Amino acid sequence: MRLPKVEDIEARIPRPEHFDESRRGLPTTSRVGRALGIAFGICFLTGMWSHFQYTDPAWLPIGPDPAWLYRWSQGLHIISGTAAVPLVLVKLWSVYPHLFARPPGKEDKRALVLEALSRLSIGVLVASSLFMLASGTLNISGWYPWDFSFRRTHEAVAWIAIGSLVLHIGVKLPLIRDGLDASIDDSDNHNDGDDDGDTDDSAGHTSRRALLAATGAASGLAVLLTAGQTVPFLRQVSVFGVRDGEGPQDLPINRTARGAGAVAGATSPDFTLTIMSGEQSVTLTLDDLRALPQTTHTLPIACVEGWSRSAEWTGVPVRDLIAMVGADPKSTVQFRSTQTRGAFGSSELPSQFTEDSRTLLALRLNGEVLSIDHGFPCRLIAPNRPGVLQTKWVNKMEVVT
Ligand SMILES: Nc1nc2c(c(=O)[nH]1)N[C@H]1C(S)=C(S)[C@@H](COP(=O)(O)O)O[C@H]1N2
Ligand SMILES: [Mo]
Repeated sequence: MRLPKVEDIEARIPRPEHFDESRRGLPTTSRVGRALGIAFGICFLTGMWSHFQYTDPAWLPIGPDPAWLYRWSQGLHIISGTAAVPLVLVKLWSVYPHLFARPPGKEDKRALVLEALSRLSIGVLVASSLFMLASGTLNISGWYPWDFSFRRTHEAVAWIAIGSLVLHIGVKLPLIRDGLDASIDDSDNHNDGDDDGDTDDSAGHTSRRALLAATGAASGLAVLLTAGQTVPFLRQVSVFGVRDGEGPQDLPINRTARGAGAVAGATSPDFTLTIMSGEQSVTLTLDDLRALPQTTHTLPIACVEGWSRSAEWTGVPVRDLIAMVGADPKSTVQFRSTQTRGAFGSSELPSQFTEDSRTLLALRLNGEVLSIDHGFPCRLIAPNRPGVLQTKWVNKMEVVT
């Protein structure tokens, strides 16, 4: 048996010019790339914004106004990320023949090194982009099949993705310009040599137009199927919006009381709410809470996973409650819950939210007593906060500063 020689194997590996370029080519790649760049840009900025809203950095005091801000920024984040999925797939398809380009000859060391660096950077860009879209999509669907912290990893890899994207755009700028300047009707391909002129020209531009239209449609459809979890009139069509299902009281449920191990504590006849500030503390029963002056506000719940919904909340302003232990309205307050399992059982409310009279310890939702899954007997609701910090089943409030 004769072993195949290196040259035989090499001869069997396709070359870029062996691929049909009638729908690919620079005009396609640059146009899809531009759309993808815009989607990634929006996704990155809104993602960082979400991160800041969550971590509340001292240098960027984010306040309760406008109440709908997080709802919009996070809605945009999920929408731009979803739109990017078909765009990434088409972009990769349009350039993958370049994978088969042969490296420059060994003699030219400089060219070899440059080629290696360029491939490495594109590898990092592709890997990090796919990681962002895949982890984000799994997160929206409420599935966390990993051990690492989603938020920290999604943020760290976002920096890698955006960094390598900026580098990529910088390196390719002349090509991108050419591609965008070139008419979509141009059949100017890398493999002009083996095309036979005119007939391919027309085939080239019709199929490129069709490809771009299909890509746009796929992206639009993906958005439509997801956006309904935030945009009410799209709710009917949003089959991807897993959390758009009607929860009790016309509001989706993120985690049920049973899932959080909060049922026993929340439904106990001995339930009390303890409010503490330094040495001072008061303990209120549910009847005590109900007897306090109540106010009603319409505020959205906006989950980081993309759904949001406006609702009417009735309860006691948090600032009134901490006044009972002599605390200033401008205080940071720690909320704890009867939850016994899993994350997000507590949260810290920065002072600018505490002092806002719309920030409530809510007892009622859309005119009814809170259902157990929405946080009975009482939950935190504040304007312009990520949903994950709107703690349910609250039984302790502690003024920390
Ligand atoms: N104690 C507790 N509160 C919680 C959670 C939780 O897991 N435990 N989930 C949060 C998340 S992620 C969201 S989006 C909102 C959703 O509120 P809802 O389930 O009443 O719609 O509750 C928040 N409050
Ligand atoms: Mo959430």
